[in-house]
Amino acid sequence: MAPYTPTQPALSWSIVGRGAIGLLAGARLQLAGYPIKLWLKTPEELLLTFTDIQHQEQRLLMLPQQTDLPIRQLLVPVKAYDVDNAITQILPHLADHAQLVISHNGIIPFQPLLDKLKPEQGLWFLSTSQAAYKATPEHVIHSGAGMSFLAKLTAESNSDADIIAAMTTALGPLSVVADIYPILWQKLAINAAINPLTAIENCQNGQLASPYYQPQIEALVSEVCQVATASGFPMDVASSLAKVYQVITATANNFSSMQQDVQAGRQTEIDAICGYVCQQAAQLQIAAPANQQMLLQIKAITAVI
Ligand code: KPL
Repeated sequence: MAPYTPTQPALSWSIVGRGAIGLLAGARLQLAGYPIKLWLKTPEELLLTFTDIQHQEQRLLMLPQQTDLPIRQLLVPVKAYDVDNAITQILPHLADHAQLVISHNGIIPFQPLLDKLKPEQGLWFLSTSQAAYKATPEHVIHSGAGMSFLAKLTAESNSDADIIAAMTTALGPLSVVADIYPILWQKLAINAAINPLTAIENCQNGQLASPYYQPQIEALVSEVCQVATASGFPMDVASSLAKVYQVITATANNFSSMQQDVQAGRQTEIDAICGYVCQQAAQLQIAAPANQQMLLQIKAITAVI
Protein backbone atom coordinates (compact mmCIF):
# COMPACT_ATOMS: atom_id res chain seq x y z
CA MET A 1 0.00 0.00 0.00
CA ALA A 2 1.32 3.47 -0.91
CA PRO A 3 2.26 5.61 2.10
CA TYR A 4 -0.32 8.22 3.06
CA THR A 5 0.75 11.85 3.04
CA PRO A 6 -1.00 14.26 5.37
CA THR A 7 -2.91 16.97 3.49
CA GLN A 8 -2.26 19.63 6.14
CA PRO A 9 0.19 20.35 9.00
CA ALA A 10 0.31 17.74 11.77
CA LEU A 11 -3.02 17.77 13.59
CA SER A 12 -3.17 17.78 17.35
CA TRP A 13 -4.15 14.55 19.08
CA SER A 14 -5.62 13.88 22.50
CA ILE A 15 -4.80 10.56 24.08
CA VAL A 16 -6.92 9.04 26.82
CA GLY A 17 -5.13 7.73 29.90
CA ARG A 18 -1.50 6.86 30.51
CA GLY A 19 -1.43 3.21 29.48
CA ALA A 20 1.65 1.79 27.75
CA ILE A 21 0.19 1.69 24.22
CA GLY A 22 -1.23 5.22 24.54
CA LEU A 23 2.11 6.59 25.76
CA LEU A 24 3.97 4.73 23.01
CA ALA A 25 1.64 6.28 20.43
CA GLY A 26 1.90 9.69 22.08
CA ALA A 27 5.70 9.60 22.18
CA ARG A 28 5.99 8.58 18.53
CA LEU A 29 3.47 11.23 17.45
CA GLN A 30 5.15 13.98 19.48
CA LEU A 31 8.59 13.06 18.15
CA ALA A 32 7.15 13.32 14.62
CA GLY A 33 5.86 16.86 15.33
CA TYR A 34 2.23 16.21 16.27
CA PRO A 35 0.99 18.31 19.21
CA ILE A 36 -0.14 15.84 21.89
CA LYS A 37 -2.38 16.29 24.93
CA LEU A 38 -3.27 13.69 27.55
CA TRP A 39 -6.83 13.24 28.78
CA LEU A 40 -6.34 12.08 32.37
CA LYS A 41 -8.68 11.58 35.32
CA THR A 42 -6.49 14.05 37.20
CA PRO A 43 -5.14 16.57 34.67
CA GLU A 44 -1.37 16.90 35.14
CA GLU A 45 1.82 17.19 33.09
CA LEU A 46 3.79 14.04 32.39
CA LEU A 47 7.55 14.16 31.94
CA LEU A 48 7.91 10.91 30.06
CA THR A 49 11.02 8.86 29.41
CA PHE A 50 10.52 6.97 26.17
CA THR A 51 12.81 4.08 25.20
CA ASP A 52 12.32 3.32 21.54
CA ILE A 53 12.72 -0.04 19.82
CA GLN A 54 16.42 0.74 19.18
CA HIS A 55 16.91 1.32 22.95
CA GLN A 56 17.35 5.10 22.42
CA GLU A 57 16.03 7.16 25.32
CA GLN A 58 14.16 10.47 24.91
CA ARG A 59 12.55 12.77 27.45
CA LEU A 60 9.19 14.22 26.44
CA LEU A 61 6.86 16.63 28.18
CA MET A 62 3.20 15.76 27.67
CA LEU A 63 0.61 18.32 28.67
CA PRO A 64 -2.93 17.66 29.92
CA GLN A 65 -5.88 18.37 27.62
CA GLN A 66 -7.60 21.71 28.30
CA THR A 67 -11.33 21.13 28.59
CA ASP A 68 -12.23 24.50 26.99
CA LEU A 69 -10.82 23.49 23.57
CA PRO A 70 -12.85 21.13 21.37
CA ILE A 71 -11.08 17.83 20.74
CA ARG A 72 -10.77 16.99 17.05
CA GLN A 73 -8.61 13.85 17.06
CA LEU A 74 -8.88 11.41 19.98
CA LEU A 75 -7.04 8.15 20.57
CA VAL A 76 -8.81 5.94 23.14
CA PRO A 77 -6.33 3.13 23.97
CA VAL A 78 -8.13 2.08 27.14
CA LYS A 79 -9.22 -1.37 28.31
CA ALA A 80 -12.32 -2.86 26.67
CA TYR A 81 -14.40 -2.38 29.85
CA ASP A 82 -13.47 1.33 30.08
CA VAL A 83 -14.17 2.45 26.48
CA ASP A 84 -17.83 3.32 26.96
CA ASN A 85 -17.19 5.25 30.15
CA ALA A 86 -14.21 7.17 28.67
CA ILE A 87 -16.13 8.20 25.55
CA THR A 88 -19.21 9.20 27.55
CA GLN A 89 -17.06 11.52 29.70
CA ILE A 90 -15.28 13.11 26.74
CA LEU A 91 -18.36 13.40 24.52
CA PRO A 92 -19.24 17.00 25.57
CA HIS A 93 -15.68 18.09 24.70
CA LEU A 94 -15.62 16.64 21.18
CA ALA A 95 -15.71 18.84 18.07
CA ASP A 96 -18.64 18.21 15.71
CA HIS A 97 -16.31 16.53 13.20
CA ALA A 98 -14.11 14.77 15.79
CA GLN A 99 -12.46 11.51 14.79
CA LEU A 100 -12.06 8.86 17.53
CA VAL A 101 -9.76 5.86 17.34
CA ILE A 102 -10.41 3.08 19.86
CA SER A 103 -7.90 0.29 20.49
CA HIS A 104 -8.13 -2.58 22.96
CA ASN A 105 -7.99 -6.37 23.32
CA GLY A 106 -11.13 -8.41 22.89
CA ILE A 107 -14.42 -7.60 21.19
CA ILE A 108 -17.15 -5.30 22.48
CA PRO A 109 -20.28 -4.21 20.61
CA PHE A 110 -19.59 -1.01 18.63
CA GLN A 111 -23.23 0.05 18.21
CA PRO A 112 -23.64 1.63 21.69
CA LEU A 113 -20.57 3.81 20.92
CA LEU A 114 -21.81 4.70 17.43
CA ASP A 115 -25.18 5.68 18.92
CA LYS A 116 -23.48 8.26 21.15
CA LEU A 117 -21.74 10.10 18.29
CA LYS A 118 -23.00 12.99 16.16
CA PRO A 119 -23.54 12.27 12.43
CA GLU A 120 -20.27 13.96 11.36
CA GLN A 121 -18.12 12.39 14.09
CA GLY A 122 -16.05 9.40 13.01
CA LEU A 123 -15.18 6.16 14.82
CA TRP A 124 -12.21 3.95 13.99
CA PHE A 125 -10.82 0.73 15.48
CA LEU A 126 -7.10 0.05 15.64
CA SER A 127 -5.82 -3.42 16.50
CA THR A 128 -2.13 -3.52 17.31
CA SER A 129 0.51 -6.11 18.03
CA GLN A 130 3.07 -3.46 18.97
CA ALA A 131 4.33 -4.26 22.47
CA ALA A 132 5.15 -1.71 25.14
CA TYR A 133 5.31 -1.68 28.90
CA LYS A 134 5.85 0.85 31.63
CA ALA A 135 9.03 0.31 33.64
CA THR A 136 7.75 3.06 35.98
CA PRO A 137 4.65 5.31 35.72
CA GLU A 138 6.86 7.85 33.82
CA HIS A 139 8.88 5.48 31.65
CA VAL A 140 7.47 3.63 28.65
CA ILE A 141 9.51 1.06 26.74
CA HIS A 142 8.73 -0.04 23.19
CA SER A 143 9.55 -3.70 23.75
CA GLY A 144 8.34 -5.44 20.60
CA ALA A 145 7.75 -4.38 17.02
CA GLY A 146 4.48 -5.52 15.53
CA MET A 147 2.00 -4.23 13.03
CA SER A 148 -1.37 -2.56 13.39
CA PHE A 149 -4.67 -2.75 11.51
CA LEU A 150 -7.03 0.19 11.22
CA ALA A 151 -10.64 0.23 10.05
CA LYS A 152 -13.18 3.02 9.89
CA LEU A 153 -16.50 2.06 11.46
CA THR A 154 -18.36 5.15 10.21
CA ALA A 155 -18.72 6.75 6.77
CA GLU A 156 -15.68 8.11 4.91
CA SER A 157 -14.81 11.77 5.43
CA ASN A 158 -12.29 14.35 4.21
CA SER A 159 -9.94 13.90 7.16
CA ASP A 160 -9.47 10.14 6.69
CA ALA A 161 -6.02 10.38 5.06
CA ASP A 162 -4.78 12.48 8.00
CA ILE A 163 -6.06 9.98 10.55
CA ILE A 164 -4.37 7.13 8.67
CA ALA A 165 -1.11 9.11 8.43
CA ALA A 166 -1.16 9.88 12.16
CA MET A 167 -1.92 6.29 13.17
CA THR A 168 0.86 5.06 10.88
CA THR A 169 3.24 7.33 12.79
CA ALA A 170 1.78 6.36 16.16
CA LEU A 171 1.53 2.58 15.88
CA GLY A 172 2.58 1.61 12.33
CA PRO A 173 3.46 -0.22 10.22
CA LEU A 174 -0.25 -0.02 9.53
CA SER A 175 -2.63 -1.76 7.20
CA VAL A 176 -6.03 -0.21 6.54
CA VAL A 177 -8.79 -2.79 6.29
CA ALA A 178 -12.44 -2.46 5.28
CA ASP A 179 -13.68 -4.99 7.85
CA ILE A 180 -11.97 -5.18 11.24
CA TYR A 181 -13.81 -8.32 12.43
CA PRO A 182 -11.54 -10.97 10.82
CA ILE A 183 -8.58 -9.22 12.51
CA LEU A 184 -10.41 -9.01 15.84
CA TRP A 185 -11.25 -12.73 15.79
CA GLN A 186 -7.62 -13.66 14.97
CA LYS A 187 -6.41 -11.49 17.86
CA LEU A 188 -9.14 -12.97 20.07
CA ALA A 189 -7.74 -16.48 19.46
CA ILE A 190 -4.29 -15.24 20.52
CA ASN A 191 -5.57 -13.44 23.61
CA ALA A 192 -7.95 -16.28 24.64
CA ALA A 193 -5.04 -18.73 24.52
CA ILE A 194 -2.30 -16.62 26.11
CA ASN A 195 -3.82 -14.07 28.47
CA PRO A 196 -5.85 -16.15 30.97
CA LEU A 197 -3.35 -19.03 31.11
CA THR A 198 -0.40 -16.70 31.83
CA ALA A 199 -2.50 -14.88 34.43
CA ILE A 200 -3.52 -18.12 36.16
CA GLU A 201 0.02 -19.57 36.05
CA ASN A 202 1.58 -16.17 36.84
CA CYS A 203 4.18 -16.70 34.14
CA GLN A 204 5.75 -15.09 31.08
CA ASN A 205 4.19 -15.85 27.68
CA GLY A 206 7.10 -18.16 26.77
CA GLN A 207 6.18 -20.72 29.45
CA LEU A 208 3.10 -21.64 27.40
CA ALA A 209 5.38 -23.23 24.78
CA SER A 210 5.66 -26.23 27.14
CA PRO A 211 3.73 -29.31 25.86
CA TYR A 212 1.94 -29.29 29.23
CA TYR A 213 -0.31 -26.42 28.07
CA GLN A 214 -0.88 -27.74 24.54
CA PRO A 215 -4.27 -29.50 25.16
CA GLN A 216 -5.72 -26.37 26.81
CA ILE A 217 -4.36 -24.03 24.12
CA GLU A 218 -5.73 -26.29 21.39
CA ALA A 219 -9.15 -26.44 23.05
CA LEU A 220 -9.31 -22.64 23.52
CA VAL A 221 -8.23 -21.88 19.97
CA SER A 222 -10.47 -24.46 18.33
CA GLU A 223 -13.49 -23.07 20.21
CA VAL A 224 -12.65 -19.54 19.02
CA CYS A 225 -12.33 -20.83 15.44
CA GLN A 226 -15.63 -22.67 15.62
CA VAL A 227 -17.50 -19.64 16.97
CA ALA A 228 -15.81 -17.21 14.55
CA THR A 229 -16.60 -19.48 11.59
CA ALA A 230 -20.24 -19.87 12.67
CA SER A 231 -20.40 -16.05 13.02
CA GLY A 232 -19.36 -15.60 9.38
CA PHE A 233 -15.59 -15.15 9.86
CA PRO A 234 -14.03 -18.47 8.77
CA MET A 235 -10.98 -19.41 10.84
CA ASP A 236 -8.82 -22.46 10.44
CA VAL A 237 -7.62 -24.17 13.65
CA ALA A 238 -4.17 -25.21 12.38
CA SER A 239 -3.16 -21.78 11.09
CA SER A 240 -4.66 -20.00 14.12
CA LEU A 241 -2.72 -22.32 16.45
CA ALA A 242 0.44 -21.64 14.45
CA LYS A 243 -0.12 -17.87 14.95
CA VAL A 244 -0.67 -18.37 18.69
CA TYR A 245 2.63 -20.27 18.99
CA GLN A 246 4.41 -17.60 16.87
CA VAL A 247 3.21 -14.94 19.35
CA ILE A 248 4.23 -17.11 22.33
CA THR A 249 7.74 -17.36 20.85
CA ALA A 250 7.97 -13.71 19.74
CA THR A 251 6.80 -12.45 23.17
CA ALA A 252 8.42 -15.21 25.26
CA ASN A 253 9.92 -12.77 27.79
CA ASN A 254 6.81 -10.56 28.03
CA PHE A 255 4.17 -10.74 30.70
CA SER A 256 0.72 -10.61 29.11
CA SER A 257 -1.55 -7.68 29.89
CA MET A 258 -3.87 -9.98 31.87
CA GLN A 259 -1.03 -11.41 33.95
CA GLN A 260 -0.05 -7.81 34.78
CA ASP A 261 -3.65 -6.79 35.54
CA VAL A 262 -4.17 -9.75 37.87
CA GLN A 263 -0.86 -9.13 39.66
CA ALA A 264 -1.69 -5.44 40.09
CA GLY A 265 -5.20 -6.26 41.38
CA ARG A 266 -6.83 -4.49 38.42
CA GLN A 267 -9.94 -5.48 36.48
CA THR A 268 -9.09 -7.70 33.49
CA GLU A 269 -10.37 -7.82 29.90
CA ILE A 270 -11.62 -11.43 30.36
CA ASP A 271 -15.25 -10.45 29.61
CA ALA A 272 -14.26 -9.05 26.20
CA ILE A 273 -12.03 -12.08 25.45
CA CYS A 274 -13.25 -15.49 26.74
CA GLY A 275 -16.52 -13.86 27.90
CA TYR A 276 -17.25 -12.69 24.35
CA VAL A 277 -16.46 -16.15 22.95
CA CYS A 278 -18.84 -17.78 25.49
CA GLN A 279 -21.58 -15.24 24.80
CA GLN A 280 -21.41 -15.73 21.02
CA ALA A 281 -21.11 -19.51 21.48
CA ALA A 282 -24.28 -19.56 23.61
CA GLN A 283 -26.20 -17.61 20.95
CA LEU A 284 -25.03 -20.05 18.30
CA GLN A 285 -25.63 -23.08 20.56
CA ILE A 286 -21.97 -24.10 20.40
CA ALA A 287 -20.22 -25.54 23.45
CA ALA A 288 -17.19 -23.51 24.62
CA PRO A 289 -16.11 -25.26 27.87
CA ALA A 290 -12.43 -24.26 27.67
CA ASN A 291 -13.26 -20.54 27.35
CA GLN A 292 -15.94 -20.91 30.03
CA GLN A 293 -13.39 -22.43 32.40
CA MET A 294 -10.89 -19.59 31.79
CA LEU A 295 -13.65 -17.02 32.30
CA LEU A 296 -14.66 -18.57 35.63
CA GLN A 297 -11.08 -19.05 36.85
CA ILE A 298 -10.05 -15.45 36.09
CA LYS A 299 -13.24 -14.14 37.71
CA ALA A 300 -12.50 -16.30 40.79
CA ILE A 301 -8.87 -15.08 41.03
CA THR A 302 -9.77 -11.41 40.62
CA ALA A 303 -12.64 -11.69 43.12
CA VAL A 304 -10.24 -12.61 45.93
CA ILE A 305 -7.49 -10.06 45.11
O1 KPL B 1 -1.89 -8.86 23.41
C1 KPL B 1 -1.22 -9.43 24.25
C2 KPL B 1 -1.47 -9.06 25.65
O2 KPL B 1 -0.64 -9.29 26.50
O3 KPL B 1 -2.55 -8.50 25.89
C3 KPL B 1 -0.28 -10.52 23.85
C4 KPL B 1 -0.31 -10.68 22.35
C5 KPL B 1 -0.68 -11.82 24.49
C6 KPL B 1 1.16 -10.21 24.18
O4 KPL B 1 1.46 -10.31 25.53
